[in-house]
Amino acid sequence: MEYSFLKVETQGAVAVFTISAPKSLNALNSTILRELDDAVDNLDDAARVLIITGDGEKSFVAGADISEMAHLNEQEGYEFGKLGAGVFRKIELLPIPVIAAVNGFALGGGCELAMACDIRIASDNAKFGQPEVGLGIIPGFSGTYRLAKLVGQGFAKEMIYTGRAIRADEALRVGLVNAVYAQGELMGRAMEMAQRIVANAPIAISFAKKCINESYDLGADEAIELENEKFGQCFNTADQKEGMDAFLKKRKPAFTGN
Ligand code: CO8
Repeated sequence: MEYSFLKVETQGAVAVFTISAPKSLNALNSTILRELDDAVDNLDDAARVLIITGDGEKSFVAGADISEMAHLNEQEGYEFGKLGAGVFRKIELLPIPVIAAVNGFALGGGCELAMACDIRIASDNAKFGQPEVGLGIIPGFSGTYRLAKLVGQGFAKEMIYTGRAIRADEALRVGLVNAVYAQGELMGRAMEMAQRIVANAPIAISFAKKCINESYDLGADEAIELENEKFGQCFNTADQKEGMDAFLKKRKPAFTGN
């Protein structure tokens, strides 16, 4: 599929998706959402980390496209919400880590896209917010679910009810992002983090991601049992043998993802 609004590049084992709709500050219309969906489905098998960012120095994603949403009826609104939520859930469930490199506005659907990623890092000019109630709608790409998970219900409710956007330093303070960098450094730092992940055992990382994701919605006993199961399964992998052999022989491991 040819993409009009999405650039897909692979640098070694790191795939980079750049959302590019400069006229609307990378707002998500249904074409972009379908392109993202297709790109996730067709992600290079060699990719061990995915970085998602926005084009330019002003905006990651300024929300869902308001001009497209303005005339939707109830059924169409439901379907548009479901389309975005479905793509974001696919991103969340990818077996590899996904880093959001938030290079500016992450509003509405932009904040929701960043929250579907495993890790968020931001440029110092980034702004996060859920301004939907000011447009007469609610966060519709799973923002009510994920924001409360990430920052707690109290702060999520304040952000969603007031629509107030927060700056990168406040996002850092409340745990919405892991780190803040100067704009010019952001992609380099994202790539550096990706390379550190790539150096580790891919199956172990995918198991850790599954345990962390699923344990949120499980009781303690089930979450601990899931971890026990995945921990045991690590011992079926060549990479566990390689990692421990390398440690014992004081050499660097060479993981193959097997
Ligand atoms: N949708 C469509 N166009 C947009 C959007 C958007 N979300 N954001 C910006 N644009 C367009 C502007 O209309 C403008 O176009 P034009 O040049 O043709 O007038 C262009 O981008 C540049 O924007 P501004 O001139 O406004 O730039 P500023 O630097 O002055 O302001 C802001 C930047 C603060 C980001 C401002 O553009 C803004 O407030 N944008 C809207 C932010 C917003 O409300 N986002 C949330 C949208 S709702 C949403 O995301 C819901 C998700 C769930 C959907 C569920 C569906 C059922």
